[in-house]
Amino acid sequence: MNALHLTLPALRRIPILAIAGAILAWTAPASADVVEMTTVKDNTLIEDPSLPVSAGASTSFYSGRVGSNGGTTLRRGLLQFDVAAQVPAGSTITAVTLQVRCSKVPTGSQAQLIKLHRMLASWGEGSSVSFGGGGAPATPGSATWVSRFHPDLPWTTPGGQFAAAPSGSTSVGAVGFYTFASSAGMVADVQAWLDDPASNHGWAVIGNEVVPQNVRRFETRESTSAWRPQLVVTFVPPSTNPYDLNGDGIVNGADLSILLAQWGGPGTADFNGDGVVNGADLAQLLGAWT
Ligand SMILES: [Ca+2]
Ligand SMILES: [Ca+2]
Ligand SMILES: [Ca+2]
Repeated sequence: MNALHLTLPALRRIPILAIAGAILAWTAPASADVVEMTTVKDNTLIEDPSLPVSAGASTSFYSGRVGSNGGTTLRRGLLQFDVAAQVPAGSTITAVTLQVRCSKVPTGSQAQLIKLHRMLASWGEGSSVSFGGGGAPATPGSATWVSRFHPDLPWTTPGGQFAAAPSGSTSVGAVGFYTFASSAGMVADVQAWLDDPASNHGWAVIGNEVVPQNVRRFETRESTSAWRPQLVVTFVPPSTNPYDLNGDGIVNGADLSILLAQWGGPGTADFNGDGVVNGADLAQLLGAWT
């Protein structure tokens, strides 16, 4: 640890044994909190060459390429969660899982990998109700294959703008519940949505877009409550401990390093407010060690 180099004269006054003892007392991070939420918007982008259709108020969304009865066209689900309304600002996201219920599978379709891609532009839910996968005429503000908000605001790319790399995935076979296990990409997305809510446009849910007749139907927020998409976010809330200088929820060597870097001058580690970071402040930090 660089902070323990003792070549600087000022640092010779640090009680070395106290620091060593405190480091040995290193403990696990603060316990995390968990919140669950369903979507605030969900919809399906429905590829239809003839007219703008949507399904924002339907009880289901679709992912994948439909069979010949539907013209072998594409369906892409859209899900958005209001993370910032549920998780305190400044929190550190540590895990994210998403549960969905698959409610219909084409006969003979093998399990398909369903992937989450972070959406890069906002989109609308509208009020179109469709009882199948073909959609219904788009109402004003609906997301369609060509528009983020029907009829006036098109996607730059028909079919929606989303990150090329998936953030998470899961294999979906028969009807039932499926969970996208926490991944670094899903955690990063949700952290970004918390830190900058204006960037939160949710995920596209992308199925098999190559082989027809492998589409999956999932339930939306308009479905019965137990079947709605459910996002589970585990997070460490922001620290209210003044000695937790880096705000990670624990007082440990990382905070000690910050204090030592401020040694002899003013700084955030001047806990007693006397204008200088020195042994008195160090003693307080060590006393608050977690
Ligand atoms: Ca919806
Ligand atoms: Ca800390
Ligand atoms: Ca001080």
